Amino acid sequence: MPAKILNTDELNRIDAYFRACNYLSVGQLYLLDNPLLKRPLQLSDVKSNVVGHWGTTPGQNFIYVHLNRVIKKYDLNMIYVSGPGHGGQAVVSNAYLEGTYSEVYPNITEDEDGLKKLFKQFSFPGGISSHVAPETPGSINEGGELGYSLSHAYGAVLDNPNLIAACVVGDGEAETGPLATSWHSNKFINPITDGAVLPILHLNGYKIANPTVLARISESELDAYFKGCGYHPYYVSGSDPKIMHEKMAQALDRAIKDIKKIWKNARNNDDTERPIWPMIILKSPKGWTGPKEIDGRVVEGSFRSHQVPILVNEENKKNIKLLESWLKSYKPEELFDKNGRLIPELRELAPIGDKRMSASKYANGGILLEELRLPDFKKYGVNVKKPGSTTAQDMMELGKYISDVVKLNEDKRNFRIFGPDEALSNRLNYVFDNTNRQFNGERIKTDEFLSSDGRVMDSFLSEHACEGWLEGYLLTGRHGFIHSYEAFARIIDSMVSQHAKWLKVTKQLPWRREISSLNIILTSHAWQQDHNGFTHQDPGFLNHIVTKKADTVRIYLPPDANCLISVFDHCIKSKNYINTIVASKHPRPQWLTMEQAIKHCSQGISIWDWASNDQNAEPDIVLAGCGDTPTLEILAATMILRSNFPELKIRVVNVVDLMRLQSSETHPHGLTDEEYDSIFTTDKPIIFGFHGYPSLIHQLTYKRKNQELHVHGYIEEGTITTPFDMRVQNKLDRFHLVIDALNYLPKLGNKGSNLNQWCKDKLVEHKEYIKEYGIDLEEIRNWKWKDK
Ligand SMILES: Cc1ncc(C[n+]2csc(CCOP(=O)(O)OP(=O)(O)O)c2C)c(N)n1
Ligand SMILES: [Mg+2]
Repeated sequence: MPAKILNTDELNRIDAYFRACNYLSVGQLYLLDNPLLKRPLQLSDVKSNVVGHWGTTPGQNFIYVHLNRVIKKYDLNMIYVSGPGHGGQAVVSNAYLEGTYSEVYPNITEDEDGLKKLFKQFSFPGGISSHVAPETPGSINEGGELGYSLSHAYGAVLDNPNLIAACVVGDGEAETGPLATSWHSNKFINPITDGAVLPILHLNGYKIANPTVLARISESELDAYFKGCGYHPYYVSGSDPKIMHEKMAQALDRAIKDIKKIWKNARNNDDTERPIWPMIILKSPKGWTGPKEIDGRVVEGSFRSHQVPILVNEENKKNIKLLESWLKSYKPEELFDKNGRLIPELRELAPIGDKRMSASKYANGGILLEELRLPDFKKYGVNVKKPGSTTAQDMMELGKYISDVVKLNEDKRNFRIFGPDEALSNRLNYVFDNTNRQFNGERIKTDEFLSSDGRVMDSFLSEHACEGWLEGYLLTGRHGFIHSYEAFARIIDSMVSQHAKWLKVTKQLPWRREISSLNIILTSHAWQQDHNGFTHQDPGFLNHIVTKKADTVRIYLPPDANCLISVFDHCIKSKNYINTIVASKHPRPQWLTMEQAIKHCSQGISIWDWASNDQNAEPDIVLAGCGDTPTLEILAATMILRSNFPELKIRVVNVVDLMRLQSSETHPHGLTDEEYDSIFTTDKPIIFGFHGYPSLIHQLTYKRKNQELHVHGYIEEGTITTPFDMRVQNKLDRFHLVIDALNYLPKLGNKGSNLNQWCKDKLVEHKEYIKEYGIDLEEIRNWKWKDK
């Protein structure tokens, strides 16, 4: 039996603090008034609609109190990540007891009146969410959608060598895909330059209405599982708080000593070998210390404690006594003075200043944010003498710029690149001139660019983990981006959605500082999947992201490399946005000089004068492109129309910033109606080539006057085929565009019929040719823009 860590006084005080947290947590759930139970509890003291979660809360209070002890004992920098954050009142209670809550929200004072307000606001209209949320001081993890705690925690400790992220993982949460994959994040941590994550599996046995898998496997299987994931589990198991406190203190002391030992060894001996990191498995009853049984049914230690264990309302008036005795079981009179303030002997248990997890600067990352040093992006411009005369790979060119961003910020260690095994596939090759992939699994000679230290986090095929790490990295005040195959960004739709919600709420909280934007590059996109087919074609991430708050989301579709570099430079500097950039990685004609690209991208949409022939005249038709492939085909279609009908006035428009199409009333980037009409006219036909699903363009423009809008885009046709055939199958190719344009040009009368026939013949010729040779027609492959 190891020597006791807690003497009786410490144990009693820790237990009292634990009771205070539990008291505040139950109070938040139920009470409108009478916060110190100074008079008998009445129905009118209780909220009419009690909504929230109890089950997870006491376990988290227990963990938090014990973390406070080790923070003080070892002078730690620690943050608390609550996986089962549906027990939001646990973190709020602790932030309140530490004093942070009243500092951030001065109306919630540390007295009886403040307690009353604290209780009332919880899960109440006009108040705060029942989950750990952006409003919760000390949080970087919204506790609503389960699964992201551990990857957030790992992202937070990257390049924060003195930070420990204590991460409570719900045993139900542990069953989600994103969480299950994130245990392996420990293979990417460098013990010298990164901090540590201390996972605490909250094995309370249940989720909403079912047992959890991890609670219903044998101890040996559980142990083997976590050892196989590279952890050393310490077990804390039981239900008697007095016994559990000593057990938890023992486990935490060992875990912290392990972390310190790992750090010391790594840092003194320059030893980056992957250590076995500690973790804690806390097996305690769900709804611990709550009602044992209600109406003959077991509540404590069962799934029935998940939400509101006792119904107290007109129909269940008698339960008021049960609630009162539950609250009194925590002995509030021993915990708070007569004014409602936590007694000083207990207050002493919490750390002070920004050592308090609720006041950690790491959890309000904007405080720590330092601007990146950025090279002059203009220097990375592709030389374009004439539109279309140069061929280049947009992502490859961007890689040169990013490689220098890496170099310039090497010392600061505040920029990282995240992606699921795709840095090379997505053509960020040049980045490896200046850095490596950070990977701390076994490395062998034949590996490429693997190192214990590197800015590229792409050695894990998990979109969830990469996105979670990036979010954790940004939320703690650093910079970066994720790049993904366009189709598989759908895997993180929901994570991005949650981050968008987080940003939306933080913008209303003056104390939450701005953080660097979440930048997402979608490449290897739908329009060219040489060795992949239909499965890799899905531009729907744009449809998803467009629904998010207008003040948060930005969508860019640069048509060439210079535009891509200009857009990226803009995005990487921005704050509090979600920027989605769709980029090409294949060799493509380059259209704009850097000077033109800057003008075009700054406006987000413009008339391409060099491709148009309607100067100082009303156009007969507008041909618009958005995305690299549609831009190419729109230009090719323009050339066909212009050479056949030189008298036709054609206006060529290009859209980089998709939100320019939306009304200025709904999106800050939206064009005013006057601006829109001056580009698109009020009545001339518009043939619009779009990268994504056509309906999205209709959705964005439905309020505009000119509804003569005919959009060609991705219509779920595809397979392994040639690049041009992808366009043909989806009717985005030049021939279909011309055929469509002829439909809407009545002024040509029957003059268009021959060209129409020629286009149809060309489509047959194309099909026959690719069937025979497996590549596109020579005239397609080597097509060049000519304006005469
Ligand atoms: C991704 C996701 N799926 C479903 C839910 C609904 N839900 C809320 S709490 C919960 C149970 C969570 O169990 P556990 O992680 O064990 O947390 P506990 O309350 O037991 O601490 C579920 C399924 C959710 N919030 N997120
Ligand atoms: Mg559980």
